[in-house]
Amino acid sequence: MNGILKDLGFEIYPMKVEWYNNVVEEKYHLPYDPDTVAIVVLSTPDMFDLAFKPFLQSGSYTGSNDGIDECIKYYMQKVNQVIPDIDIIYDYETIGDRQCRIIMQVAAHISGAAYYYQKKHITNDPWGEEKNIFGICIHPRYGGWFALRSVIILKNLQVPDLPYIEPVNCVPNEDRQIDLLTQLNENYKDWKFRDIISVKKKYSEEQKTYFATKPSDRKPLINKIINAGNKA
Ligand code: B12
Repeated sequence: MNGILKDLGFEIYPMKVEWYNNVVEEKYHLPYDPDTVAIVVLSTPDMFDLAFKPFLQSGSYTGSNDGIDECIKYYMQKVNQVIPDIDIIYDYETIGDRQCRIIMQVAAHISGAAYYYQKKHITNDPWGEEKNIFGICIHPRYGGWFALRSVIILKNLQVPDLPYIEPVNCVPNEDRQIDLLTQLNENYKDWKFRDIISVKKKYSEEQKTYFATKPSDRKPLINKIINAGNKA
């Protein structure tokens, strides 16, 4: 699996279903044997050039507004061709009344991929009990410049003694954690929360423009990438 995904700008991290189910409310439980291995897939800043552009230029893109979602599905299906016995849950999937099928940030934390900073772990709460504050995962090498894409459940692989790897607490200072959560919740559109630590790589200007553009307005950007591929 790593052979397929690594050179495309993805990273993968294993976890046990039990670790995830132990921390989330029952309604979010994954219905598998507790020792079942699941793989968290995230995209790094390189995914745009290494996976997304080749996908658009391959002719497999159907023209929908969700080019990135289509691209992720395209590569996950390639994994599925090599490993048939899997269930794939995507970050955008919902069940029932808009409840997400998987809480990707919890999976990221539990698998050791990226530390999940949450209001409930701040001891000196500056926002007050009533205020809802969304949490954020920070990756030790990419800060906030990454996205959580899917969890692949290896239905028939049970590993009772899979080693638990703690995520790196890359924002250990509580005042900085408060700054991070405040930035995210009050000014997320300026993307400053992504730079809470210094990073190895960020999104390129082209990638920033793509993500900052409304999905329904992305066609010209997509056509430019496809045309650049035709000329190459
Ligand atoms: C719904 C959603 C939104 C909603 C609501 C936000 C929210 N966080 O609920 C809206 C539309 C507002 C939104 C906006 C954005 N979102 Co959003 N969103 C989601 C989505 C689809 C589901 C989140 C969710 O419903 N969680 C359910 C709640 C109940 O989970 P929870 O609060 O964590 O509670 C659980 C934990 O506390 C756990 N728990 C309890 N105790 C413990 C102890 C430990 C140690 C642990 C680990 C866990 C744990 O139990 C609880 C459940 O029982 C996720 C993708 C996904 N499938 O996860 C993306 C996601 C969270 N969003 C993301 C992003 C980037 C954004 C935006 C910045 C996008 C943008 N436009 O730029 C904005 C930021 C807005 C803001 N101010 O925060 C990223 C975050 C990446 C990261 N680095 O963390 C995600 C993961 C998408 C992705 N593909 O990467 N989003």
